[in-house]
Amino acid sequence: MAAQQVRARFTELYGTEPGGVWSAPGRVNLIGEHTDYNDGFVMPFALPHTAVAAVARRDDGVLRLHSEDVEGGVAELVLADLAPGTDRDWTAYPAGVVWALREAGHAVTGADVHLASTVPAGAGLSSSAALEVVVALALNDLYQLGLQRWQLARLCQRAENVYVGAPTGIMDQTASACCEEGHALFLDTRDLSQRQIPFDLAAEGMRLLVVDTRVKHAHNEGEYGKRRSGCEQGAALLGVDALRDVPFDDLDEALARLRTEAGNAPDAEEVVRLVRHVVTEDHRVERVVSLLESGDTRAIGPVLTEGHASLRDDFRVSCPELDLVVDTALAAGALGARMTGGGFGGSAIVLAEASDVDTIGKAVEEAFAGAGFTAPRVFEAVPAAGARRLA
Ligand code: GAF
Repeated sequence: MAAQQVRARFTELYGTEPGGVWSAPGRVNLIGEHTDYNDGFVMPFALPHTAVAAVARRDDGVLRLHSEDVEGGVAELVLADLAPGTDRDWTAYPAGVVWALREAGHAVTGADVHLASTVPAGAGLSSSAALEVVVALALNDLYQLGLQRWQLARLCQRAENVYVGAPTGIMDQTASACCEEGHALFLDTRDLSQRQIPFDLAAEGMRLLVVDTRVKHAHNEGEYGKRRSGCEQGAALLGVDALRDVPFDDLDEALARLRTEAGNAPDAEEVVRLVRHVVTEDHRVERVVSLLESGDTRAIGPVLTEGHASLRDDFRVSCPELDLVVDTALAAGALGARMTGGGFGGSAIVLAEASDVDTIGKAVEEAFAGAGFTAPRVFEAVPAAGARRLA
């Protein structure tokens, strides 16, 4: 939504001018799934879909929130009452950011916020991270907090983990805060060091499709947390800080050791599968980075597809709709395809020759109709800008 419209709506709602208008994007992840809470590597890029916020300071300890996308009026919260677990609707994301900033010692004394987002909700495209980051960036500017992008991402992750109660990693908030137009972000989630990798598929005659299966996912519903604690169990059994520390070249030996350490525990094989996914996935990110940097872009296709098989068979976070997208796209000539984001629904990405995308899109739509699934939403994604001030 245009900055001008969001600003005008703010004035209509609150009767004053906002201090500015900011935007933060959703993301797709090219490769590196469920590695971020294992201190590993990820490679997201920003979507053109954004959350836009018009925001003004207040100095009376009140936070007023309004969203164009949700029924209902202005929510009014008292800063002193903000506490983890108390807000159960969309307001938990912006309120959580204010809570995290204050808890970290930043003197935020209130705000009026009006939000409008084009990031599809529940589609695995980081609509909640976009909401968090846009509010964090606005408050950073309005209160002149001087925080860097990675620090804002960390605070937003804290809002999501503690205030909202979803045990997610750092990828989505960093992607929204730090991505650059025309690039994918190669991020080391251990120290948040980053490299912007040029990713211009159109120049090479390719396209990337996003297929939103319309199967809604939610991270605080248990399965995500179970995978996370399974990974932590694996790291503890192997005596490392995080699975990132298991070298790919030693994987077979590590898995053998894990089987011995885990002994007859009923979930021993489950932990072995989780560890295998994370270690091979980190390696896939490094392979994709080196292929892109050496100009061999088409060769990343099979690596993406390998990643999907690993998420489906080892990590077990796919679902029939995501598998159908991948199988159909590959059968219709895609170079590679995989689920993206946390899984259990959400979206898949498809890498294809430009001349094949229409055929592939139609094939996926027909396959969904044939299987009796809700029609998917298919769109092309080009790496867009990260969070910024619009006005
Ligand atoms: C979700 C989480 F929010 C991320 O932190 C990440 O773990 C992802 O799932 C899986 O790679 O988007």
